[in-house]
Amino acid sequence: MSELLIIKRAMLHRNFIAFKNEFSEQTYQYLLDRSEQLAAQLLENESDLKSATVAMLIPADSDFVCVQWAIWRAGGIMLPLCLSATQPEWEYSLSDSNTSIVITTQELKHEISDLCNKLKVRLLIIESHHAKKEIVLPAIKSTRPAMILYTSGTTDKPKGVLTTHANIEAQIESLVAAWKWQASDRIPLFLPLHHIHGIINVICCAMWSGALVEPFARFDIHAITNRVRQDAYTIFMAVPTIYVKLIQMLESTEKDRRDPIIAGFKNMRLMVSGSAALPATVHDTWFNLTGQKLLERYGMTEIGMALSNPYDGERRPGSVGKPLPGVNIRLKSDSGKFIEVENEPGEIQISGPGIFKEYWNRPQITSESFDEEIWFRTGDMAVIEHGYYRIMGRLSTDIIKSGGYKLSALEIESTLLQHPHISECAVVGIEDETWGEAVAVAVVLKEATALKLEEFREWCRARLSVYKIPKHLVTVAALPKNAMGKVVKKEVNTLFKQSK
Ligand code: MLC
Ligand code: AMP
Repeated sequence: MSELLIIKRAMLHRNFIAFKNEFSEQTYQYLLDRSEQLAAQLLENESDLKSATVAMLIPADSDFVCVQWAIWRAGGIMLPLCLSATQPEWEYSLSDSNTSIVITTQELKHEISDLCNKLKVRLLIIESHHAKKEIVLPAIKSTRPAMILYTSGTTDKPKGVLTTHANIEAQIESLVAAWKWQASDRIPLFLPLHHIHGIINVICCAMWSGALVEPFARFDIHAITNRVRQDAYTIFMAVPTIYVKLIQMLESTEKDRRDPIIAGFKNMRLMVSGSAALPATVHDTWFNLTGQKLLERYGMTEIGMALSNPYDGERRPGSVGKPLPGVNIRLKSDSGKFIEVENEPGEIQISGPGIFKEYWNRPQITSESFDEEIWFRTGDMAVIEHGYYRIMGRLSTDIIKSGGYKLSALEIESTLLQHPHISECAVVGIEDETWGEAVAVAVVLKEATALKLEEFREWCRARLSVYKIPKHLVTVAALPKNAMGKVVKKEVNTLFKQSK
């Protein structure tokens, strides 16, 4: 049987511990056996899922990897759902991706079973134990599609980013080499598992290397720092908001309790920040607190990780370093010329084996996203300074990065327009010390109506994930004309400054 590379890698580490929490631990052999049995359940009487989409609503523990590998080994495409998404958001992902099976746990099944009935999608509940069944798994070529991740952008609804096994393998191999992953590594996992940061950079790199993952259901700062204090980890990967929260927590903790936590951070061999800009002040404060120089890197769902400060060598605050192994990069100026010199800004374009295959069911948008068919246009601007790339911002003001999540202003606007009191609205990201950017909305109300922030946020809760809900609201008599335009969104931004 010809197995995928990630499975072959796991076979090299059969007896190592792959996952561990307070109560239990699981070896790589366990993951291999369980994923094989789950693959049998998925296949029923078929010999290959033939690239059917299988959505997974699975908490961040060893079962996540068992299900992920089961889908892959059975020939399916995995679509990890955001555990905290709302029903309309799940419905959109399942329908847009033509999902044929949803796989979940006993505990979570009630949350999604009605939706599966409505959409006539098979619902498979994983059991904690099942009898071992002999099974022949299909041979999976690495060119076959492996994963769909939904990502927001400059269209009003999120798009499914489809990657193949070969894309994923290239992304993993690049990071394993650059950051020197080893079987002796131990990493906490607290990032959500519907994005590449958690899936590729943490889980897949660890599983490839025979390392140990300690999962947490959420970013539980006290539980995690308690384990840091016990020197539980060698690597730590987080978004800038998490470092801001850790700094706030450490600065308000008494010395006796704080010092052992700081020692735990100091002892790690690598601490990485990414998914959003890490302010140089946060980089410096973290270094002064812990003696650790955070390694900042830049990536994107469509391309994996592209740029990174070095493992050995200067880690420069405010910069994202140089291209990772296997990544080709060029900068294209507004006028369409390729930039050959330092200090001239241009849009980052990336090519290489890690680049995604296509936006699911969107051939037109896919082809418009590439220059010369192979150079992916990221929409991020950068400049090279003394040999290192520095990210300058995005071409579109309709994209917001909050807490490391990429949000589409247009998607949020189209939901908010369903509010019975709102006749027009413009969503912008405004600078925020903790979240990087916070979602803010300027609304024009219908006649004789009013809107209070807390009630409005409550209304949003049933429709939008928590990180998409506006933190700031201002009501205005009229929006600047064409509020969606780049220049005019700047005016909306100044409205917020005035309203403070
Ligand atoms: C949550 N809250 C927010 C918010 N998110 N407020 C403003 N802006 C936001 N973005 C509020 C909630 O309403 C709640 O308020 C309170 O904060 C706690 O909510 P929470 O969900 O419990 O927060 P917390 O667990 O602390 O979440 C913070 C976080 C999370 C940083 C852990 O945002 C996170 O996991 N971010 C990572 C996302 C990620 O992995 N991105 C990678 C994408 S891939 P109240 O009032 O109810 O208490 C990618 C490519 C690459 O970008 O390069 O990696
Ligand atoms: P996503 O689409 O969720 O994968 O988010 C990718 C986007 O995150 C990129 O296009 C960048 O805008 C942003 N990003 C990731 N890493 C960094 C970084 N280190 N600095 C600035 N922006 C970043």
